[in-house]
Amino acid sequence: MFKKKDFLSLYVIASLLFGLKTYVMYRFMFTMDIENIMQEIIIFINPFVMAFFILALSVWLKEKTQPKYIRTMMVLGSIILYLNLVFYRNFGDFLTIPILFQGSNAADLGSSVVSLVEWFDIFLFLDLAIVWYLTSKKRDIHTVSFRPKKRYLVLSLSIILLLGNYILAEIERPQLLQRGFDREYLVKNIGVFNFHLYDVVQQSKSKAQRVLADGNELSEILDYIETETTDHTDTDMFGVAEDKNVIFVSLESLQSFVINNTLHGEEVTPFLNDLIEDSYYFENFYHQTEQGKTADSEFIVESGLYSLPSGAAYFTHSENEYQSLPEMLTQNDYSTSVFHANSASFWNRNVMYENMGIEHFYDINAYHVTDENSVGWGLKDKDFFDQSMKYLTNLEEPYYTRMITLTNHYPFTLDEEDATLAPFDSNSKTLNHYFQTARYLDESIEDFFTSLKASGEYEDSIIVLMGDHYGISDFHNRAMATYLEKDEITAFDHVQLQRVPLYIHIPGHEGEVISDVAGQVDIKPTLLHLLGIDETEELSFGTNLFGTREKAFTALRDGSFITNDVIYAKGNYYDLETGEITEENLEELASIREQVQKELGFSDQLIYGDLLRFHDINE
Ligand code: GP9
Ligand code: MN
Repeated sequence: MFKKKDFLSLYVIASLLFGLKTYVMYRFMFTMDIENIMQEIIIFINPFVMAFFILALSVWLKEKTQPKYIRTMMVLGSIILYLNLVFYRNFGDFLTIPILFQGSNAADLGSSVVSLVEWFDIFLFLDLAIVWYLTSKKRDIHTVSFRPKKRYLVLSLSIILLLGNYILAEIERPQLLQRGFDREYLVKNIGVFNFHLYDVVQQSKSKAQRVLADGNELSEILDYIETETTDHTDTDMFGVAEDKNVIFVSLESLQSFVINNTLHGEEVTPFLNDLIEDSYYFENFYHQTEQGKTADSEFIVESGLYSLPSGAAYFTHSENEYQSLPEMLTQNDYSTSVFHANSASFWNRNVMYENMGIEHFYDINAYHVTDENSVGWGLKDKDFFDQSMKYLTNLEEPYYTRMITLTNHYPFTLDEEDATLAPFDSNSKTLNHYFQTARYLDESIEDFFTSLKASGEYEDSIIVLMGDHYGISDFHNRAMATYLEKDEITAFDHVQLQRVPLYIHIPGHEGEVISDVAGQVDIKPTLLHLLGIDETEELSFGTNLFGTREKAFTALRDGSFITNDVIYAKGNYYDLETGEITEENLEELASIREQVQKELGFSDQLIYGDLLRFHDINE
């Protein structure tokens, strides 16, 4: 019933071309881990199946409109793929609907985007050029006019292929769509386009959740918080920083692997290394951010809730009711502020800060920014701290303020005169330069401490330094393995690389290196405890870090978790000491894994349902 010429029809040729392009991108440009032959097969089939499904719909159209339809779909598809690729090169992650609606960020991303585009990307549009050529010269040869029966046959074929793809995916990853935690799994198994469809459905569901929530869900969650995450022990750290100012410094993209480490025989972060001596330093402290990056880290610290599995709560849930740290501090006579030399709307901060109880935001307009004193994303950190001092010394005391640094941000550019460390030498320009900007950040913190001491601000304050999230994504694993002198970066290493520094520096205190596992959710109760404000009243998934640390785990947003003995990642438990997969205590570990899922789920429920609006926070 099909003739030979049918197979040379435009929609078939276009499907093959677009499918091939997509496959090449999946396999060779997105650096997705292919773990087994089944994944290899799926990732090969999916691009063609998907292209055929969409483009074969053209047989239902008039011959004249077929080329138009096919070209339009191919252009749309190419744009979607390419945007994902550019995003992936930066974040090692795929786009989601909320991220796309963060339109205002796109403009600010400008300088980064240019460095994410490669000259050879032009070949990614070759399929379009060919189809354009075919449809311009030999239009009538390539379009088809099928009878209804044949059209149904083509449609059935494309649906069967698609179902086949889903079945293989389901065999490969049972419950893939229900779990959905890891975007890479989804893309590997169902492709970028189905992933976006999935994302749209998820997002609409979460919008519906707020409308449907009625507060009955709340009591179970509050009970959980009371029994599982609240530590009621009194410690002698309670109130040690009562009425002190809190200067919280967010260290852009700073990961723990550079702390106490060297490059070319030189310390990368000499000041921060020394600062460990007289600070409480948490060496197993993890960031828990997702797509919202800096904004997620702010969200976690302020709300004590987890970041969302996709999108940034700063955008998607900026109108919610939260029990925020700044608000609690305001009730205890603190003034609250943030210093950050970027436009106020970035990450929707201007909106969210107001909701979170930040009284003053010293944004880019508070700074004198010139070509000379800026690099990469904007004002250099040294100038940032320098210019901030005049405001800081005039804040109403006691104050809680957050200073957000910027220079150690992807793509880690630095003016030559600011580089005091030679770059690393590897196949990753990103990692090579990271050490230089990390060193610069270290120096800027040193200068800031000097200014704090000179101005007298130091004595009356506690200074908290925290890395906001990772700076080096998995995309640079090969170079990272070279630096760490490992054969490869395993799932175990990946989790360990999510450690970021946390310093709590209290003038007059000797401090201590604390090895217990901890995460960003723990900051809110911990700070309240130090300030002498009863943290057991606080509603969060974190626990006072100076308490008994009975809570068994720190959860990462993707469902991985770390205990004091094991790391759970990508379906395996790894012994923390050896890094080897372990089969011991599986039952106990499985119950922790369930608790992690439950806890993350509760946090999501609170946010999606805006459940705290049903709770009198001041009760
Ligand atoms: C932007 C700065 C960096 O204002 O905080 O944001 P990031 O890209 O790290 O989320
Ligand atoms: Mn950041």
